[in-house]
Amino acid sequence: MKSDNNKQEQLEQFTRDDRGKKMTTNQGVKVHDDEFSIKAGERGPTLMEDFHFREKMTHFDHERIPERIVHARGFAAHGEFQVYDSMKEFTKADFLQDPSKKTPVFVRFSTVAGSKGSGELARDARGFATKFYTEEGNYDLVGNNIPVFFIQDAMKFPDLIHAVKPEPHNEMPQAASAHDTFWDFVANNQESAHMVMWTMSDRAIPRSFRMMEGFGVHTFRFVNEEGRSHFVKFHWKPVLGTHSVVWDEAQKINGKDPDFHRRDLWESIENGDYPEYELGVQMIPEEDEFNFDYDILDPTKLWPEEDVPVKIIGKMTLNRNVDNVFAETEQVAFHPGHVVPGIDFTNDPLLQGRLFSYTDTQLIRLGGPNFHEIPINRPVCPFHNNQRDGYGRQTINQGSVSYHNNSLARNTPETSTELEGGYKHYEEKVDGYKIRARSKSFKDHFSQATLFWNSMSDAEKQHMIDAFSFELGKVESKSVQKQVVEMFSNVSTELSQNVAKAIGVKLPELKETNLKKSSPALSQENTVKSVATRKVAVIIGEGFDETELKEILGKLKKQKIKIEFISNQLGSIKGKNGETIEVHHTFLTADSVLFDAVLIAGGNKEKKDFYKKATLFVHEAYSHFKPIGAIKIGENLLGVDDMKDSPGVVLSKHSSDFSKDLINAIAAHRHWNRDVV
Ligand code: HDD
Repeated sequence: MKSDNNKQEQLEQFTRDDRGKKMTTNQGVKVHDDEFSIKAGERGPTLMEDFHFREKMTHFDHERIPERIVHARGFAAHGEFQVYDSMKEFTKADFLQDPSKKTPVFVRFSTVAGSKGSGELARDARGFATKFYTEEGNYDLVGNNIPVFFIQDAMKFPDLIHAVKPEPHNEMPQAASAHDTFWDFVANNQESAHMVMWTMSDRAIPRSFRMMEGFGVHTFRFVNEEGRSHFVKFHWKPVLGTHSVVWDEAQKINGKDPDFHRRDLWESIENGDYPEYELGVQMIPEEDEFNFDYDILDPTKLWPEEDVPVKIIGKMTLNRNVDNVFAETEQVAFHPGHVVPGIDFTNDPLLQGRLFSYTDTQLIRLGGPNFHEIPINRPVCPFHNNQRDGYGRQTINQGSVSYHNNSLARNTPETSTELEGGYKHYEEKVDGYKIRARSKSFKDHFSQATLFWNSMSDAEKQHMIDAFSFELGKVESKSVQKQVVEMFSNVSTELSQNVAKAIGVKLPELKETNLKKSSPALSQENTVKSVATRKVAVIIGEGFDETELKEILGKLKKQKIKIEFISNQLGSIKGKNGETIEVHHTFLTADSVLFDAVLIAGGNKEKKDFYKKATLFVHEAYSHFKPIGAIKIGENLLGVDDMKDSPGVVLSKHSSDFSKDLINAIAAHRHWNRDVV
């Protein structure tokens, strides 16, 4: 089938299906036997001349490449991006001009600290890196799901990462910031305060890659045809809203299904439930650079959406899973310096340092300077220059000339004027002393951390107090614990006092912060509420009520809610009128933490064992504030009476429109005002 996606077409040239083919060596020689090496006698030593053995073994011995120093654990998908209306007024970037144009994209999501095999529900920022294969070259938006960063200058990045990674003397803990060196770094690098507030919030344990925001973090520039510039911050807004799990659940998911996020992404795409994100931009005209009470180039600051509105300009849809994780997801090389005409950098010192680091890291990770020729990294437009040779070079450049200027090739490949699409850097006037220092305008570390705290709902605040208490509770050094509590007393007295109590350190002095401002856009309570693709576990036993269940399930499915049946054993379960349902999981193979909601269908012929396991399942979902529905025979699984009267628990016998009430309860995501121990 011919595709209308030129990146996919390009990749197809390199894609191979080995099924049904004859086996050959890499030299193309047909293989006679792939099970035994050649030996001198049946019980004798292996012979060096066995080229088939040597080739197979050598290739195997070299299969691994270094994992990414950060963002090692990631998962990716293909898709496309379309702008809603031309952005000509602000930028000349070609892929942002024509609403009918689809630009292929490749997006890799990741955790930051954990190694390649670590669990996906770590408390951590998530990477959200997008490669746009535009007709003017590749544009990479290499962002996170948190809009600010821990540090302000790239010089400190190795220190930050050394502090958060497992401690070098014993390689512990894996994929976790809950240890001494990380919190020691925080206390001694106080610009981290704002981002730490985010990583201690629910944002750091997303429900799904499909339900998290993305941010370019830095301030970039848009430049239009006339050369006029706007400062710009990029946002991805998930169409399904921004949702999280709770910490106890996250830790359990890591054991029950360490692949929870990638499985969710993979299955959604396989099912045709394509994840969608709208692209938003906040823009500040160049002349307004100094009109804010923070420095707009400081990467530890966001621009509150209420002050600088997010203009939604287009949509990205992820619609194809990769064919091969190593070839695509592992070998993709992102770089914040991959820009196209119309998008440019600012002097944010964190961004400036990133511009060096990303090529540098690919040289060791992908083994040399030709990583742009790896299929997933190739632009879809032609590329020509005088760069030659190096490990793994694939292009066969013809001719004798590989220098500029030349006359022998009529000075080609030739450069392009700006009008012809040549990338011309924005001509910004810069005047100053060479100096190693932090700008004075970067010195307020706490105001926006307080803004974040003020913007949280009561439940979100409690989660943050618990998260700080968990993390600092794992810290062994009393001194580090005290320093951190003291530091966060600059952010919120309520936060620091509660944490101090929980971890048993002296209460910090009361500090009155006058900052009352909040930004409602920062709270996940105010996000889109959608039930589409939510996973409901239906607990079902022998003798369930077919008539009632069928009607409810029909209505849930209409809302694109996913249903999975769980019982004591696999196979068919019979209803009271003899109809059967195939069970997807047993109480052994599934767990409530892997679902968004529970519907108890029950069964009147089940015995004690079923009820014991089912009750445990339901109670755990309840303790994670999940919506629970019970149809008549299932009700006895709810046990204690106050559970039946709790928010988010819907009983068919009390409800005139049970399905509607259940759907509303699922849309609310979690029901925090429950009395849960
Ligand atoms: Fe970075 C990878 C995002 C600061 C150095 N970074 C990496 C990835 C993401 C980010 C999403 C994974 C890309 C992929 O999936 O392959 N990084 C960020 C954000 C930052 C940030 C949003 C702050 C705003 N990073 C940052 C700094 C430096 C680096 C300050 C160093 C100066 N980052 C790297 C790296 C990585 C990387 C070491 C590891 C693998 C790679 O680049 O390709 O070069």
